[in-house]
This record gives sequence, C-alpha cells and structure tokens, in this order.
Amino acid sequence: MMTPLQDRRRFLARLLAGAGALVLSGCDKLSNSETITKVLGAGESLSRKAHHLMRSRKVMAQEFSEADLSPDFRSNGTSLPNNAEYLALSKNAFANWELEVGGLVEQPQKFTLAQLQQMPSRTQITRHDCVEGWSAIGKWTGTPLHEVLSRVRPMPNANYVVFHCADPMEANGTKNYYESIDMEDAYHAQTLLAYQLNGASLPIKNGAPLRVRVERQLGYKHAKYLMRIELVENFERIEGGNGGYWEDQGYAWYAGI
Ligand SMILES: Nc1nc2c(c(=O)[nH]1)N[C@H]1C(S)=C(S)[C@@H](COP(=O)(O)O)O[C@H]1N2
Ligand SMILES: [Mo]
Repeated sequence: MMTPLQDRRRFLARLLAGAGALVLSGCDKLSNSETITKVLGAGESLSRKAHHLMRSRKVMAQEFSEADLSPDFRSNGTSLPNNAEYLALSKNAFANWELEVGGLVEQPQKFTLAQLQQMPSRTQITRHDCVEGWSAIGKWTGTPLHEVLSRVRPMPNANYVVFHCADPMEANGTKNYYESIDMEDAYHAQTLLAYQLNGASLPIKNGAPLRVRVERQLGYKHAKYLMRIELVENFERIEGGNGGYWEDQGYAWYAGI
C-alpha cells in the first residue's frame, strides 16, 4: 500500500508530467522559448491547485540530520554580485549592510545584521532542489521571516513579500535578481532569512549576508544577497510583473516541491 506521501507524489507526477519534465531542463536554457513559457503558464494554476488539494501548505518540509549534510553546498546562479555597493559592504564583513523592509507595512524599518542575529533564530537541515536537477542538504540558521513581519506590521492589503537582491543579472549592471512569496509561505515556520550555512557565516557564493530559505519550493525561490524586502498587493509595478526574475522569463511563480 502506498503511504499518503507516495500517493500524493504519484498523483502530482501524473498531473505535472508535461510541465514538470520541461522544468527539469535548466534555469539558463529555458528562458527564450515561447512554447515553454506557455506550458509553464498553463501548468501553474494546476500545480497550485494540486498542492492545495493534496495537503495544507502549513505542513513542514522534511528535515534531516547532521549525518545527511552534503560535503559541499555548491553555488548556483550568481556567486559574486557584480555590484560596487555590494562589494564595498562585503569588504567590511557587512557591518554597514542594512536590510530595508517597506512597502505595505505600518512600520517601515531597517535591520542591521547584528539586529537580525539578536532576534529569535531557527536552525534547520533541509534539502535544496534546483530546477536544473541537482540537490544538496545544508544546515541553515536564520531569523524566521515572521519575526521581521511582526515588527513591521503588514497592512491588510499586503498579499506578497518581494525580495530585492544585490546581483544584477545583465552584464550592463541592470535587472537585479528578485523573488516573491505569498503570506502563507511568509509566515511558515521554516521560512527563514538565513545568515549561517553549516554553522558558519553564510559564504558569499551562497548569498551573504542574508538569503531566503523557503523550503517547500524549488531553488530559484530562495533569493540570495538580500538588500530590501517590499510588501505589495500585486506584482503590477515590480520589474516584469510576474513576481520574480526567472518568472519574468516564463518560470512558474509557485514552485512547490
Ligand atoms: N540573488 C540571487 N538569488 C538566487 C540565484 C541568483 O542567481 N541570484 N539563483 C537561484 C537558484 S536557481 C538556486 S538553485 C539557488 C542556489 O543557491 P546556492 O548558490 O546557495 O546553491 O539560489 C537561488 N537564488
Ligand atoms: Mo536553481
């Protein structure tokens, strides 16, 4: 007999066979295909509905033990932001870096790394799954996003949390990486603003000084090199309007695992 998880996986596998197979072919290669953009778009509502149908999104992602840790947590996408302001901040161990939190909040605030580290923290060992087909298990320590949200107090019309990053995705220094999640994921216990990987300060290659962990979604949702968090009602006025750098190239916004 199948366990409910196996059953759910099989159901999802069948449901997503078309779009899912395409998703696995790589972050960098997909972006220009119109067909794939359409397929991912069509798969999107199906995938979100399927997730809601099969289990509540309050369920925790699987956690692992120290013995399961990958020897090296590889870097993917940007490994060093091509941004003078970021590089200057990194020279000083990010002592002058601040996370700006604003948009639809009652109390916009800036947080230094030290302030975030003084807030309640959570450590979790989880598996990161990249759309390109690799996985790695790492131990993350960070400030739960809900701790920050309770301090800035989102307004009732804040539906999404947008993460603005330091790394430009174009050679001419424009189009910084960005991502977004909804309030359900934002308040989830395992959604962290992580400043440590495997018990040490987050390396630059993995997103120093602060990166998102949103464990029930694929790798591209886990924004690195955070500079600013913005709460919004919708994505209309944010970059390409689809809620993320890769989403603007046709990737699904909800990337549930
Ligand atoms: N700012 C930023 N965040 C990012 C990316 C990026 O290029 N820039 N790449 C994403 C992708 S596709 C993956 S798989 C993970 C990789 O995280 P890692 O470098 O710690 O392995 O970061 C995600 N977050
Ligand atoms: Mo990825």
